[in-house]
Amino acid sequence: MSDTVADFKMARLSTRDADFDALIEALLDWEGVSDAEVQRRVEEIISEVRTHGDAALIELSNRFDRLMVGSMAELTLSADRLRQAYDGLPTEQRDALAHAAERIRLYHEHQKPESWRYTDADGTLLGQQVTALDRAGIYVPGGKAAYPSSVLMNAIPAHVAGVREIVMVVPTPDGILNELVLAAAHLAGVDHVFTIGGAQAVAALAYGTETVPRVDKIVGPGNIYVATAKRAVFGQVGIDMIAGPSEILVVSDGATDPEWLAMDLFSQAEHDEDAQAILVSWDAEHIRAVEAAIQRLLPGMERAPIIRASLAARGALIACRDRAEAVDLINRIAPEHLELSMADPESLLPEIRHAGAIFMGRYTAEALGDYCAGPNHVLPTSGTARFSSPLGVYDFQKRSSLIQCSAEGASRLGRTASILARGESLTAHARSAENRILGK
Ligand code: HSO
Ligand code: ZN
Repeated sequence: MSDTVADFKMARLSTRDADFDALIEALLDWEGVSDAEVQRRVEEIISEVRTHGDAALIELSNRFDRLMVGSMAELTLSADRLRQAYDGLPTEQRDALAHAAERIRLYHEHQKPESWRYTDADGTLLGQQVTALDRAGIYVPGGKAAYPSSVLMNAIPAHVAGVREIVMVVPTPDGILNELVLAAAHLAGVDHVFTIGGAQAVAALAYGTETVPRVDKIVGPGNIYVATAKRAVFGQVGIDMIAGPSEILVVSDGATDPEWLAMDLFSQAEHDEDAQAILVSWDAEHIRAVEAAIQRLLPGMERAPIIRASLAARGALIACRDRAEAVDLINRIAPEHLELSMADPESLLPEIRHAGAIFMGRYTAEALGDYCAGPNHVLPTSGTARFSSPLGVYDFQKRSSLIQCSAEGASRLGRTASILARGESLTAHARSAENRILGK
């Protein structure tokens, strides 16, 4: 990969191009990574943890994270240690983290689904009771993708949902702890932290060991080993989603400062080389101005090599004819993040069917949502916004149906059930229902 600007080229597409459909298909194509060799190794690790518990965790952590620990106590962080991390932060960081946590909490409080019930004419009560998971496990990556903001985004909804125990795992390669991550865990109400990672941490959460409690659901992003392990333990426990690389689709009416838009595109491109940043506008002149701003600003960016690689491989500047075409593109792409950088974003809203999070208006930089606006930054990627939603309180809850028949209600339902049961040749069902028919 070259570091010079001269040979950097971002794809420029137009809906007027004859081959536009093929080009956009190719651009959006993202194969979720799966690898037979990784799968084999992950299965081996899972079975080691299932068989040897803590001993396997100690051995694997020493091997993969270059540690020299002899007991699980050395892989466990106390609540005091988390508080210390929080107290030890520079005031500015502590306040920012607390401000973000408060806003995220408030937003998710609004999400709490209600239990409900109604009574029908026969006096039979029907309803739905919402309950929280007993235990949730949160995976936090170590190294370069250790985001304290993600600790807040995963743990706070669990806490708001009423989860009784939140267990966090975070690898510490070479024994290095991230104080901000620990401080975020303290703020978000995490109960236990183990400094383990990789497939072994996922296995420990899914099956439990002598020290690590078995959880009911595992959430949080991770590398290919973690993603593969989450897939493998699904069924034993719930999982959130297998997240792909970050994406942003910016739709501009042409009146936003091109430098703002260039930086908005960079903000997701800088996550990794596979991230995707796309600009759509019906103002061709404006697209050229944004492209010029990209060329101007890119060399000065700290993560220029990553941004350049991401924009060159998966980025695009797309000219369309009008707003209607822009809406078509939005729904086709089903982006993780959609920025509507325009005067009247509200007017587009009723037509937008697929997007993880919608950032409305020029002031609403996607980065604000990544940290502190309030909504969750764990969002469906790679077009999965067609069928899934942001991580939320509802992901840490489940529902039980409620039925309480009155004598009269049971009698009425008994007749219907009996007929249907006999139609299925299930006589015990039929007779069980018939027992409740009054005066039979
Ligand atoms: N944009 C990322 C979240 C994140 N950004 C964390 C900064 N830190 C996920 O879509
Ligand atoms: Zn981000």
